[in-house]
Amino acid sequence: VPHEEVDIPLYFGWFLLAAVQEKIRCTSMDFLKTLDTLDAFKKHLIDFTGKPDKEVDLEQYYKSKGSLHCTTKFCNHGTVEGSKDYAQNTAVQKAYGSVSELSLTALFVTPRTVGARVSLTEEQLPLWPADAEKEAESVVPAAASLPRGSRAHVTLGCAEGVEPVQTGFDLLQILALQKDGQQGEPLEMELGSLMYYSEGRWMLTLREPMSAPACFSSFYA
Ligand code: ACK
Repeated sequence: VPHEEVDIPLYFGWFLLAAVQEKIRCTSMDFLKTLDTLDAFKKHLIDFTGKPDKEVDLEQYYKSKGSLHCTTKFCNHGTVEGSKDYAQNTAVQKAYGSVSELSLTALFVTPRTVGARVSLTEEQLPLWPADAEKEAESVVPAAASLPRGSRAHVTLGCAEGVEPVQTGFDLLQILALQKDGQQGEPLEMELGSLMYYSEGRWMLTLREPMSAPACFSSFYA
């Protein structure tokens, strides 16, 4: 393997500090527990089960993998287009190892994934690859017309057999539907307002965004 390929990580991103990971996992479990009991959710259970009147335990439905992070650039050790440029980018090199606050502004679930939306600040946006949304176009056709940073998320869990890359696609899909308008009435909950976006897609926009200190770094392995 040429040296330059060894140097590039699997991905770059913000890695949530340990103490806040625990808090976010708890909040998301509470949300799943509550969602599971709502009549509005029960009405659309078939989106999850494929069969009418079948129960689902959302707390067991998703498996969480590894530590919580917000991927900026997936590089796959240099095989992904633009990886080397990203790794050598001045903003990336300057920010590497620094801690900043991620703002988690919504929680969302689909039959595939559960995640938190990350709303990037002006200071964080330069670390976001310009083509991250466009890259998702083959999966979510409307993705390229969404603002830069729309795909930013923390994966909280995936259903059996689903890869974490799906979480960002699910988020983009919900944001595209949100942009289209024509939704029903949100359900006001303690944590925020909950909206249904058809086909098992739900988003809870938090009344109070959660602030999560995170270290900008990379993951090798
Ligand atoms: O939850 P995530 O953002 O989705 O974090 C993991 C991380 O990289 C390690 O697998 C994300 N990931 C995987 N493949 C891709 C891809 N093709 N594009 C963007 N992100 C990806 C995955």
